[in-house]
Amino acid sequence: MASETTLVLVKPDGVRRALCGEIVSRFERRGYELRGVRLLKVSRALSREHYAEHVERPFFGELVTFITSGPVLALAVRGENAILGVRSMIGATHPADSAPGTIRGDFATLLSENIVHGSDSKASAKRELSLFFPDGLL
Ligand code: IDP
Ligand code: MG
Repeated sequence: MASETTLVLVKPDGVRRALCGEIVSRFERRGYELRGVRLLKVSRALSREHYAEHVERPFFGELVTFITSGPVLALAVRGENAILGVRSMIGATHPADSAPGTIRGDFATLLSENIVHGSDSKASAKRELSLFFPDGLL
């Protein structure tokens, strides 16, 4: 047994398109458990911390502008091998490569508006959960 908790963000495009329920439902139906839920407007400071690994990339400014453009739904999702399992349900980064049946494959066409974020490793999950759930989880 390797129960893990990972961070999912329904990004501003997903919230604007009223996909929160659909996305939460997919994780719940798979058997994952919600341990934290928060609707928040991400500050520029938080967005820069969250995406720190991309700070040197040419699209960093666009990323910050987008993720701060409206509320996001932050989810702490727990379950057996949840970090990899959630990433596989989200699909490839570029929606052009995301398989049908994945969240991006079903709901997105643009790289810059690809609906969801999911932590990519144990270290990222720990770091990102502490940014979005600073008071800890239930
Ligand atoms: P991930 O979200 O699948 O983990 P990352 O490589 O960590 O993908 O990139 C973070 C986010 O930055 C992506 O989800 C995507 O929205 C955006 N992004 C990645 N590469 C580009 C790019 O080349 N141009 C614009 N946006 C990008
Ligand atoms: Mg990433």
